[in-house]
Amino acid sequence: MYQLTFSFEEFLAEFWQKKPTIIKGGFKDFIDPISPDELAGLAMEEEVDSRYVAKHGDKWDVKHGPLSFDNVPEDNWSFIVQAANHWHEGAARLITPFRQMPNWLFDDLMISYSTSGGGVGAHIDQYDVFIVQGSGKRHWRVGPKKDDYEEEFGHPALRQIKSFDPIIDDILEPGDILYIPPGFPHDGYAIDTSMSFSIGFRSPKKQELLSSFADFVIANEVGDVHYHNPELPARKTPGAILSSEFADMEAMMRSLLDHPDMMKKWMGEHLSQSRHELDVIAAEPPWQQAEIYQFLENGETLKRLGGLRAFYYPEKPHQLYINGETYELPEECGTAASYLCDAEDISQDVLGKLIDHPAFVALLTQLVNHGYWYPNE
Ligand code: AKG
Repeated sequence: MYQLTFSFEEFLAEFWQKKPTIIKGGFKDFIDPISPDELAGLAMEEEVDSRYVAKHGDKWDVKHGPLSFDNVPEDNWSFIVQAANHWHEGAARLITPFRQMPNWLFDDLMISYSTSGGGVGAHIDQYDVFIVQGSGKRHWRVGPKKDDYEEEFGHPALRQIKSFDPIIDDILEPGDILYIPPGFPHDGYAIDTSMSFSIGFRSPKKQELLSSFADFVIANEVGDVHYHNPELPARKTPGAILSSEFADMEAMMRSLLDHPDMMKKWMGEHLSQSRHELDVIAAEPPWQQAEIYQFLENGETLKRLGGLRAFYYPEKPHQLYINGETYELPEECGTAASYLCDAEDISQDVLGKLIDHPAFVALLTQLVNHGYWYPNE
C-alpha cells in the first residue's frame, strides 16, 4: 500500500496552486507499481494512449501509439502512457494516497519510461501535477510562472518553450515527489533509466463549462423559447438594439442558469465524463440480483473500474452521476453514494443493511453488468 510521508493538509495550505515544490522521500521505500515491460505492453495496445519522444542532437522525434520498440536508440528517448490507471490495477493504487483531493479534479496517471537523457523538453502545462520518481534518477528544473515565455516547436507534436531560469533545479530519486502547479515551465531528463509517475489534476475551464452546459440545454430541449415582445413600438432607429431589448435577451439567457436542479444534473454528468478511454467490459453472462447479493454476503468485494468517475452531491445523495449519466436510488438508500463514489471497493462489511434494499442491489447489478464495478479476485 502506498502511503505519503507528509501531511497533505499542510501541503495543500502551503503549495497547492501556489508554488512548485519537491517533497524528498514523499514515499518511503518506493517500488514501481508496474514494470517497464508491462508499461511497454500497454503502449503497444491500440486503445491505450501512448507516445514515444526521442531527441537526436537538437532534432526531436515523436510517434503516437500503438508503439513498437524495434530499432529504438540506446538513449535519449522515452515513452509515455496516458491514463495508465485505466489499464493497470497495480498502477492505479498509486492514486489512492492522493484521494484526499476531490476525485472530480483528478484527471489521470501518466507514466513515463526514460532512457538516460530522455525527456519531453521544456514545456508548460495547465495541470497540477505530482511527479513521483520511481526507479532511477531524473534531473528536474522548474521555472517561475510568467506570461511571456517564447514557444518553440522542436516537433509539430511538441509544444515546448525556448528557455527559463529555474527556481527549482534538483535531482529526484525514488520516492521523491515534484509538485508543479499550472503555468510553471518545467523540464526533466533522465540521468539513468527512469520511471516517472505523473498524477495529474485538471481544473475545468469557464469556456468548457459553458459549452458543455449549452450542449446539455440543447440535448434536453430546455429553453426552446423565442424572444417575444407583443408591445413592440415603432421606431426611428431600426439599426439600434435598445438597452431594454438587450436586457430582455440577457435575462432570457440568465434564466436558463436559474434552475438549480437542472444545473446540478448537468454538472454531475459533465464532471463524471472521462477524458480518457475506459477499459469497460460488460459482464458476460450478466449477473442476476440474487447473485450479486450472495457474492457480497459471501464476504467478496466489488472494485470500481480504474478511471471510472462517480460523484454525488451530499445534500442529494440518492442521485449518482456515473460516467456521464444520472442514476437514481430511493431516498432511503442515500448512504450508497458514499460507498459507490468515495470508496474504491464495496463489501458487505461496509454496506450493512443497505444490502437488503432491493433498489440498491438492482443498481449495483446494473453497474456490474455495465462493467463499471467488477469482482475483486
Ligand atoms: C508532466 O507530468 O508534466 C511531465 O512533464 C512529465 C513528462 C515526462 O515524464 O517525461
